[in-house]
Amino acid sequence: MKSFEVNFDGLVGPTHNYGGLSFGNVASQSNSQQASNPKEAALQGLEKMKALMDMGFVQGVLAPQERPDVSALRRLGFSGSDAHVIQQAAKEAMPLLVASCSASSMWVANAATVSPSADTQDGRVHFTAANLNCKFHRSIEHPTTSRVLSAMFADQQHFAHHAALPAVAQFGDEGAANHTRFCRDYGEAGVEFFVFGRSAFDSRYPAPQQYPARQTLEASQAVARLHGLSEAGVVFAQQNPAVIDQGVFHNDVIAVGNGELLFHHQDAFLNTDQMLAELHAKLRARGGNFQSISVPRDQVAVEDAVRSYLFNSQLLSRADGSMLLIVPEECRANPRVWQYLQGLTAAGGPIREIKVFDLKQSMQNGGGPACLRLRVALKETELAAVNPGVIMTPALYDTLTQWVNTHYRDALRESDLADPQLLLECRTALDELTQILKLGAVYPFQIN
Ligand code: SUG
Repeated sequence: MKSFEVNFDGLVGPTHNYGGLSFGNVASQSNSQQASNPKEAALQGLEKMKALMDMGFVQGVLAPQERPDVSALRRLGFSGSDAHVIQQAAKEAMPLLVASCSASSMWVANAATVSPSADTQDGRVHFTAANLNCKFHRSIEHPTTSRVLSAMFADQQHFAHHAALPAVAQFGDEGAANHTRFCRDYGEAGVEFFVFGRSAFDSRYPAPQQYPARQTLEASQAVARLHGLSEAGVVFAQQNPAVIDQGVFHNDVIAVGNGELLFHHQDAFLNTDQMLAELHAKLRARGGNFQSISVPRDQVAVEDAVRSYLFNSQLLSRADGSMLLIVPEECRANPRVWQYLQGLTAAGGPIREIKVFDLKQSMQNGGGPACLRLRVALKETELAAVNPGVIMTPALYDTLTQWVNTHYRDALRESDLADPQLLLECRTALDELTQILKLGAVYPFQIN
């Protein structure tokens, strides 16, 4: 049976702004308080989705969230009408209003961890929404994420959904950004690779000193258990704490995998040789031939990787078996990274082509091409069971472009977030969006 890897890209929400909310994420911290352009951000994302569709890949869309999150502000003690809640928060606790306005759900690599049916005990595709417990503005995403994913993958014969893990730092879970899957073919059993930043219960694992390690070993293990993965199909590895301290807040900022290939920085992991050997042996037992490309630090320093987002790229398999790497413009702007990429495609290895995209609006908050997509490997029958409203088509692209042009502002500053009108604009836009994507009622304002 035919199988596919479908990229579901997060549509950027109408409140996209630079709140400086993510300690440990260099871009988010350094662009804090800049004016954003939500319209441009959403259009840049749609361009990437269209380009992949035009290249023949199956492309999907994941809806943004209702912001400001008034119910989160109510839980923090603000009361009265929605407008009053927003204005009081603006007056008394601006950082909380900014957090409740974040459009961070666009980075859907953090929405959930997904295990394809070939890997799971019950033969269904499993989803666990990520608790994103490390940052308040992201911890409020998972209830709506779960509703949206359930509306997209509703057929219980094929899809199983798990609630986010307990909302404590010990089970900090950042979803697919710390998860990669290796396989010979998307429809065959593969090896799921979970990368964690620290252990919550075992002090033998070192931890970063400066910046938080968002993903714990215990969270990764819980997700693997929930999904019914077998030991033969799982590898756990620790991220190098030293690179977390240099701004690598998710593993997808320093490594990306696809098919039988892991493309990673030399300094990405701890115990790299042992880890690569385990991946090799486990994929071999599944009939696959694991390969890795390690980018040496003397060609691309960790700092260059963090600035350019070289590894936050999409590694895609083309029909002829070769691979394509989708990178952000920032890679072309960095002479060392660009030179490395020229050499990589000329070397005759698996990666043959580089395509560059302008995703600056998202990049300035630390979100590159790979952050903006959630990969779901599906067999033909499973793809047929996905809500067709969320699969990109030329007509849907046109409709969404027009929808963005109608509803989105082209400038947003912190002071604009206090305007209750923004909430109404967001709700009007999302109400229309649920009809466009045929999602039903998924937002708090639609169900409460
Ligand atoms: O969680 N930035 C996101 C970026 C997520 C990138 N995702 C992956 N690497 N998969 C984060 O740090 C910044 C929001 C702000 O500062 O306004 C933010 O949340």
